[in-house]
Amino acid sequence: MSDEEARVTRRVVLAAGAAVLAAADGVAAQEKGRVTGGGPARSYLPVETLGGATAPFRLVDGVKEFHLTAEEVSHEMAPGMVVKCWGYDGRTPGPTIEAVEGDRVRVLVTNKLGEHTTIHWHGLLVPNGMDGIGGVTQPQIAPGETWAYEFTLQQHGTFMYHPHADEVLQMALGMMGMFVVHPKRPREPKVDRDYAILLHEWAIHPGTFRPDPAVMVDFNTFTFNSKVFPAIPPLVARTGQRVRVRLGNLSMDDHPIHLHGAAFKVTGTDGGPVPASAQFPETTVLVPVGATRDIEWVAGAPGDWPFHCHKSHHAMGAMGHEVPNAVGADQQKAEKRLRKLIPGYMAMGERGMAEHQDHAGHMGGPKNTLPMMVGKGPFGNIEMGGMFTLVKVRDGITSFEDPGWYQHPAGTLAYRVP
Ligand SMILES: [Cu+2]
Repeated sequence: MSDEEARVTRRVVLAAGAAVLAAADGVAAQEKGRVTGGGPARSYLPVETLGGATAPFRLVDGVKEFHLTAEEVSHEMAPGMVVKCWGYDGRTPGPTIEAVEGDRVRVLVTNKLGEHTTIHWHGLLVPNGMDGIGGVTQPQIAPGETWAYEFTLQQHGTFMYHPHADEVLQMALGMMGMFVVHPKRPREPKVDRDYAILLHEWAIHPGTFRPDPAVMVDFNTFTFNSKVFPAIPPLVARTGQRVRVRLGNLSMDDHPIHLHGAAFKVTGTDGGPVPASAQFPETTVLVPVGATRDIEWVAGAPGDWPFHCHKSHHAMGAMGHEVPNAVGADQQKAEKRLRKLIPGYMAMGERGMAEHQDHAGHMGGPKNTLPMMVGKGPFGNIEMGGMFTLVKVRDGITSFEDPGWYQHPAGTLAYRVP
């Protein structure tokens, strides 16, 4: 073989290799659903707003233009509970706005509410006049009006949007959304699954359907993306995949979000990325009010691993917070006497509250009010509700639909001792 022939052969082999790599890349890109817009520097893995949606945009003269409509929405928090909320584009939280650092964005906001509103871009560095503070940086957006916010994204990370007008009421009724800005150059290590969850809490008094904005402390409904367990979908990952969850909190309480089966690190906040030297392992992250936390971990052992708020009242449905404490009380006499007044009255709670889930099925509670404990697992009642879901880790999966319940290999299950 002459030098020239060898060079040609090498070039052909290299080209063939590149084609194979490119094809493999294509498959990987398809599998992960990477979106490419404007060259490799712009490729990113889209965020999945768990149980929610991503805002569409149009490219207008190089500007990414989004359109949010503020309006009242009939929102199903879980089957059997429909709540009159306020939100954007027919949902709460509003659709997640997703763009790339360096993008110029324009967000048109149309107000279809009965009162005025504005939108504030929480954590984003914008010109002061785009900050969306009614009375301070702009007049309120009156009902029927459309206003435009326009700015260039100078950071990357997880941010939020919410009204800065009649704030207490508008946020209590569900007006909020995530704003995710992907880095211009993908950060290492890259993640394989990227989820966004807005934490919220609501006061929806038993038998009613409108959140009460006057409540300051005693909330009874706790949600991930305005859904309660078991209506919250699971997070699904393949063993070995790197998972990111972007948590945001626009509620009135901090929420310590806990993961089973793995330890994670906080890699970013709404203030920016956390340097690797400042990250430390945790299994619970406190997400303060008015903040975002990005957490990342590598999916380890396969299984169905809970992911929930560790304030136990936040991982359950509405309970009567003012009922007398019956734990350990002998209610036999009281039950007999009460049955004369209320036939069929059943005293509960002497030995604990778990029996409530058993009775929830056949004893109808107040209309439009979910029981305190819900969810059936492969081994019985789950006895949870509220801010609770599962991280489902499976070996070798390529579909990230709910894979069903985990099948435990022999010898890996807790067992009853005879
Ligand atoms: Cu909580």
